[in-house]
Amino acid sequence: MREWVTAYIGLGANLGDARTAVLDAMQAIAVIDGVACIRRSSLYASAPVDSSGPDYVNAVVEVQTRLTAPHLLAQLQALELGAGRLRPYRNAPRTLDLDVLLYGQAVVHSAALTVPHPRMWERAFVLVPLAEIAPHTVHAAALARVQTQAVTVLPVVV
Ligand code: PH2
Ligand code: MG
Ligand code: MG
Repeated sequence: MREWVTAYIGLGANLGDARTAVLDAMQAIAVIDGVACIRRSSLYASAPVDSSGPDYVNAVVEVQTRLTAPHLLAQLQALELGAGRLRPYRNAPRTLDLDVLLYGQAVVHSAALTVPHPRMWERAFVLVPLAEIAPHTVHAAALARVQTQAVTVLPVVV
């Protein structure tokens, strides 16, 4: 059997009920065969970065998985489709975006997938939730570089 790998997945949405889409996606990720959800960040609101439309809801989850990185991506893309994701143009507003940020120590450069995520180090909406659940993965200097980008923790609604 394949070994279990620690991976981090970025979640984002800014169309429709974005908060519900992100929360539902967290639950859906946790029940993918071969994926166990270990930690979830808070939900964060942030203005679109190189994108448009309403504010985004963003979060990061830590998983253990025995899926390969391409298989994990395929499962995440199926969830995006199920949430009504369209891709009319690059960085279009979206009902759900699920990105493989980190997959163990792997460095992947394929047509379908680049890991670590190529723009994660420029984005507070990724680094802040990632640092919340996995501070060892984000240097203070990286957080400092994105500190002008406002991200706000959303209150938990029970
Ligand atoms: N995702 C993008 C582009 N811009 N901006 C915010 N605030 N949050 C996102 O998730 C996001 C974005 C491309 O995936
Ligand atoms: Mg993305
Ligand atoms: Mg994406």
